[in-house]
Amino acid sequence: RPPAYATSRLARSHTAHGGFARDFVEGLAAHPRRLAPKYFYDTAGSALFDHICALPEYYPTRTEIGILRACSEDIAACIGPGAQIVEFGAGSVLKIRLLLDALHSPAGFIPIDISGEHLHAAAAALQRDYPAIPIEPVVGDFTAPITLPACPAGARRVGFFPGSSLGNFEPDDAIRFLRHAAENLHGGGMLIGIDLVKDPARLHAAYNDAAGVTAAFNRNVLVRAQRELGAELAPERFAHYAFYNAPLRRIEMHLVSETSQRIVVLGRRFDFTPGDTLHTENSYKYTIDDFRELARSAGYSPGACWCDPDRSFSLHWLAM
Ligand code: AVJ
Repeated sequence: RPPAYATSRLARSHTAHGGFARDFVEGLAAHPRRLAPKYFYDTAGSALFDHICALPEYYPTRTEIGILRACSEDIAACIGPGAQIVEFGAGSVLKIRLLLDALHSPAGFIPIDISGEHLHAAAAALQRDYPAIPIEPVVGDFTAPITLPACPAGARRVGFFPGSSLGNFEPDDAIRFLRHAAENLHGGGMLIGIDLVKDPARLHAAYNDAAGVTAAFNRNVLVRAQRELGAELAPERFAHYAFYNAPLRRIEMHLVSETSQRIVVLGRRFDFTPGDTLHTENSYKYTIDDFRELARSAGYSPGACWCDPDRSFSLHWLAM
């Protein structure tokens, strides 16, 4: 390939991929090395995440779906009639179906996701099944300021943030995100799913599945860097390493170099010795009381909270 191709590929990745090139290089230059978890979600990564959600060890998805099913009437009563729902990180847009079935005359649905191809396919399938509800997908990064389609006159805008994705934020950033979301929602309220502190063995298993899907999901960010940035690296020489950091109440995911090796990307070189890490994700767990306190400090009034019988996972109604 002529060099011009490499240049245009880089230019494209700066714009269309939310600064992956810049953040990948900056993250490798940092101490300790790190990368934001939003970069997991290219088309392959979104498919791997869907696979994770179906794993026997990964309890959050099926537990949250169980709560949504069991409590849909109570939840719909909190949201109220005629609401426009905005979902942050909508992925395959499956959980919203349970809500849409229970809501009274929803005014519209705006799924936001960073994984454009995946989002458009999922939103089109949803629109076929719910022809009467206006569905307006927005491809974008919800951790940055984002412009949303208008809210129909007289409709209340309500946020939906399932899956405990808030856990990817540092607690201070979680408060900042919730404050910004409140501005976009103009007082409508938020339904949010939060994974709870529990037996570390159960947490550990959920992020170290026997089939190795979480490992492939973690390494996929390196495969993506090869493809999109032309990075020279060997994904298979990095081990998936996930553990529960009990004092900080978070799962940490890392990629650990198994050999002495070098990543060459965009004219920069990064040397790894065996055991050197790249920190790819934090997934904070909360107690119900601590989460309600965090929501209060972001300016919300926590209302009802719904849990499964084992108290593995929680759904919270946050009024404003
Ligand atoms: C989508 C951020 C909620 O933290 O459990 C799953 C992502 N990472 N397995 C989580 C994830 C590894 C997931 N969230």
